[in-house]
Amino acid sequence: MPVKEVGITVTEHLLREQRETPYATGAFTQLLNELIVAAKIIHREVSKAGLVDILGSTGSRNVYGEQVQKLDDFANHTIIRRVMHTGHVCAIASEEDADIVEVPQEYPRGPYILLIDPLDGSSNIDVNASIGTIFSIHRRLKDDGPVTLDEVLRKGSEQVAAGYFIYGSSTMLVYSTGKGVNGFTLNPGLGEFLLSHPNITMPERGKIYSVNEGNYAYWDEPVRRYVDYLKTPDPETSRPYTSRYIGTLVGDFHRNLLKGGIFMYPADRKDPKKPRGKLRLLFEAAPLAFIAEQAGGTASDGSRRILDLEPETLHDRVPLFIGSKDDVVTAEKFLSGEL
Ligand code: P6P
Repeated sequence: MPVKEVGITVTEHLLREQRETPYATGAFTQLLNELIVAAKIIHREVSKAGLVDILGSTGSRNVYGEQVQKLDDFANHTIIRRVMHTGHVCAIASEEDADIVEVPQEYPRGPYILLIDPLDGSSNIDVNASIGTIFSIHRRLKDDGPVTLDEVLRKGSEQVAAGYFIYGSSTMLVYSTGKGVNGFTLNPGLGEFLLSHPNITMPERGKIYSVNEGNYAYWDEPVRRYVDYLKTPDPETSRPYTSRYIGTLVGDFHRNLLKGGIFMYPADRKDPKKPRGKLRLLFEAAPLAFIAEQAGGTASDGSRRILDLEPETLHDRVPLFIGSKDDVVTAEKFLSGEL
């Protein structure tokens, strides 16, 4: 793989990847470019959220019963509108919609199924903390006809691509098509995403842990013992780890991707309706697990590899332990009782 020149545009990078991919039709390149346009539009609104009446909630609630922020709605509709017309997508599944949004048969359709968390961490919008857009792309199983649920309820290992946009101190795109992970930073003056983090590799072990310790009383004993272990001084294993928690999965994951460490959202007994924790398998855990593994990290539900999990419903939730390989393996040893 030729050395990747920092500073090239994401379009140039996509075209290079396309040239290196046998039989690539350019469909993926065009689909990702539309996602990039959508992200630029969302970035524009996010960056002025405090100035216009786009803050606050719509008053409606999503399938999880969560208050839907106006920017959530805006991001969701922006992405769906952009990709609907590419001719490369046959269906979109969104964290914000109860059911699959199928591209009408009279539209040009293609082989890709797009799954999105349009605005992850939206509860942080009003306090100006990082938020993000997560995407996952599968190739459908059938050649044509209506999209069926079994074509969407796929294992994460079958993803053809996954990534996220993070709207933070800068706006970045991080994605993988299965050939490593690259990061692009939006140059607002140019309106272009430029390669800023080529071949991202997650450190084998970190010194940061990210978890909402407010849920400590609701965790199972092994989880508590693991977090207590991370907080117990031991110079040989760089403990105590530093605690960092933004409350936006994309923001917490992105920091640990670059610096190493572990992010956890364990199962907890806080809400009987969410015994498997809060995060969604298809829209959050699986795409970020794809990125983590491509960067040399790993992701599990505490015992099983996230990318091996078979979704049962569109909105399955799953416990998530994701980050540096050594850290996730240690967490799994606590959860299995080995440590
Ligand atoms: P808690 C945001 O609402 C989100 O889905 C993730 O982005 C984030 O990691 C998690 O929830 C935060 O949840 O319970 O710690 O506020």
